[in-house]
Amino acid sequence: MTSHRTTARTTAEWQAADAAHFLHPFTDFQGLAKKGSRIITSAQNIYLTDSEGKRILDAMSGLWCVNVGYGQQALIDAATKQLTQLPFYNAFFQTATPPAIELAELLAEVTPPQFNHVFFSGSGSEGNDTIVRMVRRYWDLLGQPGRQVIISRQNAYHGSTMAGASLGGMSGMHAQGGLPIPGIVHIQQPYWYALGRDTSRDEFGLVAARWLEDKILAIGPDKVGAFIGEPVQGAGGVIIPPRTYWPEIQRICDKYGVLLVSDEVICGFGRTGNWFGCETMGFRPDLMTFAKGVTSGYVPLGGVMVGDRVARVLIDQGGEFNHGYTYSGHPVACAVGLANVRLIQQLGLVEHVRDDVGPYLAEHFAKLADHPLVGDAETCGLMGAMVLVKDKVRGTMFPDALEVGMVCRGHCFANGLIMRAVGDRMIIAPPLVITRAQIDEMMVLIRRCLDLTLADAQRQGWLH
Ligand code: PXG
Repeated sequence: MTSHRTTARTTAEWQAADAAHFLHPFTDFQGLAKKGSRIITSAQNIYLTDSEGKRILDAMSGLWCVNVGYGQQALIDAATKQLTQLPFYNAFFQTATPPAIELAELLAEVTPPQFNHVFFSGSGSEGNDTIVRMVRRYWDLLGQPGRQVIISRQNAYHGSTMAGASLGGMSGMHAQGGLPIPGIVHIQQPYWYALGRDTSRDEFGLVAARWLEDKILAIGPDKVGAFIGEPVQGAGGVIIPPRTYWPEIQRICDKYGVLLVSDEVICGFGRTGNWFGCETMGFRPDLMTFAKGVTSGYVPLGGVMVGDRVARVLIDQGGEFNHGYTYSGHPVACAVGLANVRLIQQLGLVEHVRDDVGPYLAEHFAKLADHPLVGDAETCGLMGAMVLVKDKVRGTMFPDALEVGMVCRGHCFANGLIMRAVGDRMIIAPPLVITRAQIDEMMVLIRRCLDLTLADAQRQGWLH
């Protein structure tokens, strides 16, 4: 990259200092050091600006989190005011701060009716650590300490702490660090295109849900504490389950008394066209993890919504719960959360996704399936995914080694679009404030990048 001074240092200077000192998450350190990071210096609405002054349409909302878009003054003001008045106080020793109390109250209002209590954390990973502790504590208190096992799914993402990565079903993560921790097992994911194309989507949804019942019976229902899943798998590649899946999961959890946990870190706060993904998918969780969209990523905050079934036991029979984080209920994070949730309400963003831009994106995104490289393209609210295939008639995938998704992502990066690749699935999750005109602009960029990828594939002879 050429050096061009638009910030305090040149791009090359930033890249050199970055390579010398900053170990990035989920990154091949040496590979990145050779190539150099792209330095993002500012953002407004749905557009980022890099240190070369280039504008980029952020179709990933930062990292699935900037739901209200960049530059919202209400959030900036809330943080500034709270930093001035009380930047920190803890909630450990019989104390509380007004923003934490008010956000707890507001979350009880916008979440489904069974949720009236919240336990705050600093991130989604910590939220899922809390889930593991809480599920096991719940069953202990009920005199069933044998119910230790939590069932999750392959290719799920639940964070990167020891418990989060264990709950997740990413084999690459399990391979580093002796994971999963004991008592966490996985079933196959409800990925129709890869696993179920010989049946209808609806039939496959039931088949996939019954893998949970098989697993519960294999382990013994008296040993299973909970099932956890993302309503739509995000980091795993925006895997949208058939509509029959979650109601059947609910039936199975009810039948065996297993707690149902919805990880709403990505799906929460309007992403799927309802406040929470469980509402879109039609199930009633006992616990919900949240993070990201609660503050639109402006400051870190996460937590667990605790349904009445669990809360009553923890509160009425629990005594002290030996668990918590320094930043549980951080006043600045909660003040920003409060401003953010109120802004989502004031702007009507959930309805905007459900009734306007969600259906508009669905219509235009589905048309990508006409492209010679695209095997399947679908959306749920403002999450979308397409799969790049070698032969769309037979549905033949490219060999993994070609990394076609990364080739496409490279074109996006060079053409002013952030679209993520998960294997050969290209995924988007733009800010909820996106307009129809901006969706049109995004679709033009997506098509251009698909055409450039197709030209590469033809040139390299990958299609035959
Ligand atoms: N649950 C879900 C469903 C997530 O998507 C977490 C938990 C963990 O949250 P924290 O705040 O601890 O990161 C996440 C995070 C990706 C990507 O590559 C996705 C996430 C994080 C990093 C990368 O899509 N999701």
